[in-house]
Amino acid sequence: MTTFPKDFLWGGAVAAHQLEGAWQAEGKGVSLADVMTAGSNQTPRKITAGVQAGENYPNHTGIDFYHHYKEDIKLFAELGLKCFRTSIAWTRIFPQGDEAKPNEAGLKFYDDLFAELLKYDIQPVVTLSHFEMPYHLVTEYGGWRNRKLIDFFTKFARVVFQRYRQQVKYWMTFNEINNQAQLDDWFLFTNSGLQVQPGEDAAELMYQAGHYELVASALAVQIGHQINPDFQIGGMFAMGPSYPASPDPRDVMKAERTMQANYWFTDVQCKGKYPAWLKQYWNRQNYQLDITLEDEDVLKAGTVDYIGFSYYASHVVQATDAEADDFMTQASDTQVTNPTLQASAWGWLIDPVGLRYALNWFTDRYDLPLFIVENGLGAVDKFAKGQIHDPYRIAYLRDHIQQMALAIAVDGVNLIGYTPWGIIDLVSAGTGEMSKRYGVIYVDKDDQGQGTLKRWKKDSFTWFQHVIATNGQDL
Ligand code: P53
Repeated sequence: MTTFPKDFLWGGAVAAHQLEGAWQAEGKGVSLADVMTAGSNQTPRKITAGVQAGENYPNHTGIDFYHHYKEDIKLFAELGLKCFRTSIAWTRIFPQGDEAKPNEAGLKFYDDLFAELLKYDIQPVVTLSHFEMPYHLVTEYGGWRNRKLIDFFTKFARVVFQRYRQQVKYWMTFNEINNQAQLDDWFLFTNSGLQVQPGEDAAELMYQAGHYELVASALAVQIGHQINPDFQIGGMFAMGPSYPASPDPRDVMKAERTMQANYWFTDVQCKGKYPAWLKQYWNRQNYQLDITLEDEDVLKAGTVDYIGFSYYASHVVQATDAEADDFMTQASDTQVTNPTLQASAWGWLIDPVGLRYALNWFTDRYDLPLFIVENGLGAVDKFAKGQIHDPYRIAYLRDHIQQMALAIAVDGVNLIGYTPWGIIDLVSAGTGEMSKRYGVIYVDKDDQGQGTLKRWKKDSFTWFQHVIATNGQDL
């Protein structure tokens, strides 16, 4: 049975700030990620006011991919990758975000990086904004609460689209743009550079920032298509399906509303307009959002070419007794456990069938090509005598690829590629740890920043190499 299409994009995914390091090299400015300290599963990362002496900022050094990329790409080629998803660090191109002219040294770095990938026929897949906007845009403009950010972002997008128009075909605008719908301080900061001030309504702020980002994304889609009509420009969403806790119709309605409240970003990017329920909600809340008629035209004209999404885990929600007519109680407060699933060491529920569900859900709702641009298991690996045995990671990936195969062969979804997250070990976004590892390539560095940075192949490397070589037929 040939399930996966001949040109299926087997790959690996990373983000600039989590692996490049070299945080001040050749004119690079300070990004959001540069002011986030190391944390753990128990201790959240701190967001400091600028870079402070005596703190541990793991992204400053990452895995020093900036200086190791040739050696790493050689390993990717040996692995057989057809594509490599990374982001362009905005602060290498516009160090502060509001300069008139880009930083040539930063542009040159990505010239070289993409050339090195293409030398081995590995296609770069590029995210424009992956939790690493210029910190200056936070301190000076308040992040995405400010309409000016649309201009800064589209300028950045235009410069890199133009520069890499022949090297890069697949683009994504904002990484996991919908994370901020959860309204926690962390995602408001990483996604939008928002710091909620006393007296402010976090939700209203999020809707405003989200709107400016959606306008910026839609403009970028149009600019990109003008520069190269062959560009495929996608949205990027964190997909974690919410299941109802029971057959109680109130739980079903709660799950439905939770999905709507997470994926209205997807509605706008794919359908070009806001869903009716959300407009009603804004009216009831009396939000005074700056959304112009011109903006609405932009949204309509800048819909995405495909849906990129991450998938790690699913969730279960239960309606509370206090649920209002709109079922808008914050979903994180209504989550319950799922006794049918096992969790990772970091508490993420492992649910391969949920991936098939997600592929069907997206297809039914938007009927666009799908690209799984993140998936994987964060786990503690044991390094012994140059070997890393990681059967748990192989099992996780295999189970998810099996469900992808069913979604293609049985359900007929249009899936174009799969780039497991953190194909090479890197700094965790959520915790800042090195010890939460996703890679099929091990990097010798610990949570204190100590290590030789030497790279080693894990057992999963050989396994994934074979999966790619057989185009997913032999798992
Ligand atoms: P980590 C949760 C928390 C933080 C970032 O996450 C997340 C998620 C999942 O929705 O998003 C993505 O490193 C993100 C990556 C990140 C990856 O998930 O906390 O796009 O940057 O590394 C995994 O284990």
